[in-house]
Amino acid sequence: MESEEQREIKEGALFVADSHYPHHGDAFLILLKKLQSGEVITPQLFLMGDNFDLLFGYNAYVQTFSSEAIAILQKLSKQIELYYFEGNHDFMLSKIFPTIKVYPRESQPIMFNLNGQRVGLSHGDRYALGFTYDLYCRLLRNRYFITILRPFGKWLIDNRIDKLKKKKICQTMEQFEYRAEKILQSYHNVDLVIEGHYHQARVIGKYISLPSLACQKEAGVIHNGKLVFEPLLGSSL
Ligand SMILES: [Mn+2]
Repeated sequence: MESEEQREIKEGALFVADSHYPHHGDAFLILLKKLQSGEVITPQLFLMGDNFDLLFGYNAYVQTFSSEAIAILQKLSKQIELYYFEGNHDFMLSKIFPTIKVYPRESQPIMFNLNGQRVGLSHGDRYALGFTYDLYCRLLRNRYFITILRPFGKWLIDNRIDKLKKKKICQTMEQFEYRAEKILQSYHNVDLVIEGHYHQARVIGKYISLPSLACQKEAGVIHNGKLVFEPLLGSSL
């Protein structure tokens, strides 16, 4: 088993969250292509969840919408260190990405080191959200439940995609400081927390809410041992 000491965030590591591909722009696919061509270089790629707007294992149909991005990720994972923190839109991914280190929702947060600092990483939908949401998530990630739904699969997925396309995902949350404070209470003994999910692109004390690649068109990059937000795609968008 990998130990925490071995899990080190490296200089130049990239943190990409909430691209919501393909329904909210192509930024994720463009970035993956730049990583593949070497135009963007990183020793370590942290995919922090919801980079796919809808993707899960044990269903071939849902994968047809993102097949190009899936294929590039499968190749990239053999060249660079790649971690996938499952989100609420993309889960049961280890079947699709056998060579990526996938962290499902129930095993998050995962602790990493960054220059001696203890950093808690998670997609961010686990805390401060309530019991019904939790139950819904667990049901949706149950292999048998997905199998039972299979005869209705295409209809359900098309229906869900119609709704997801119309969803407004880029909003500034009022009083986000309070939520950040509440989330931090769920983490113990950490120097820093890095999460996606809320699309806020803010640093509040120990709490970092990553930018959404779909909204701010930015990602987190480790520069001189610190996480900064950076646009990676230049004028290509
Ligand atoms: Mn999310």
